Amino acid sequence: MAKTNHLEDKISIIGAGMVGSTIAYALMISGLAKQLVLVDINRGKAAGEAMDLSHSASFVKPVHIKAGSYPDCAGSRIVIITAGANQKPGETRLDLVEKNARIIKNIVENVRPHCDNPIWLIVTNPVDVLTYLVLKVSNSPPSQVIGSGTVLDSSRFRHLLSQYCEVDARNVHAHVIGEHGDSEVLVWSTANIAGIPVEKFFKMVEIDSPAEIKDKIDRQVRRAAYEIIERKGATYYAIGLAVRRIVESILRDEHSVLTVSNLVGGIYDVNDICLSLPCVIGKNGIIKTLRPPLTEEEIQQFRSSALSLQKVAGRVL
Ligand code: 6V0
Repeated sequence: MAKTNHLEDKISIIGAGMVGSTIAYALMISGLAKQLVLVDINRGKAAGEAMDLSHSASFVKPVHIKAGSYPDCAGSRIVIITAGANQKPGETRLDLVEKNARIIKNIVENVRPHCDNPIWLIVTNPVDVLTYLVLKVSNSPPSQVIGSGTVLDSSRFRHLLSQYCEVDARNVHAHVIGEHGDSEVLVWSTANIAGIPVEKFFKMVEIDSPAEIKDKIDRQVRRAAYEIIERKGATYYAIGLAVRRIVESILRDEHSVLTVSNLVGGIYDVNDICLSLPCVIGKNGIIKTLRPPLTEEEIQQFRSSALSLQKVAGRVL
């Protein structure tokens, strides 16, 4: 198959573990990328994944997939970072910070000489702190340093609401903001189904204990990763599609609103830390960060989420 020179469609994925290879799989099926480069410290693993993915050639749109090293990232529009340790049962995302900060810093230093002005898309946990770290060490503008943030958590929130309300998740509009982790904030005050506020919708479908359902959903969203990791060791399918969705909005300049992690400056008095808010995403990365109308309680939760991230960021910067 002929290689393409369309560098706009070239994506490098650093870290070809469960998450990195699942993202590659999702991108391959989507037909969004024309070139995918997989880089991993375990070169054999990256090579094996690239071979396995490439053998889909007769079932997908043409895409050149290779395992490589840092010089092979040259010309990438997007560099996705998934390398590093994942949570073991009982571990929080923030527990990973020291070891993954070292790895991520080293990766950015290795990619930079070969890759001119890419959009960085960070997935490795703790994703908010590491997004902030990449911002500091890459010298890239904040609009081009994006963490997958709570895109996954918002999808979990929408899925659970769709189950309780028996409505297609695509008609549920609900956001999780703040940390991708224990202090995240489910924004109930603006959650709606087809424009109908969720509380009203609960009444319409005769849910008689809304407070109990809200508590249950909150717990299930917040605990989702722990529950999955306890059962199967890692989470990768939904994050694979969450990242594909972010990439889609970039490559197609869709201006989609997604709750990615990005540098926040002055929203609800939160400054100089990366965390998630609804953002408009296009071909150059973040176009605009939206300030959702939050209740006083949600504002306090958002601020305390930012504070806990700032404390952890201070340990690695
Ligand atoms: P994994 O399957 O262990 O893969 C990690 C890969 O990174 C391995 O193949 C390693 O060889 C590789 N690696 C380690 N160090 C380096 C290095 N210096 N350079 C290049 N490659 C290296 O882990 P998995 O894929 O399950 O998870 C990866 C990361 O994603 C973890 O930090 C998870 O916590 C995180 N996740 C983030 C999510 C999110 O929503 N942001 C969701 C799920 C997982």
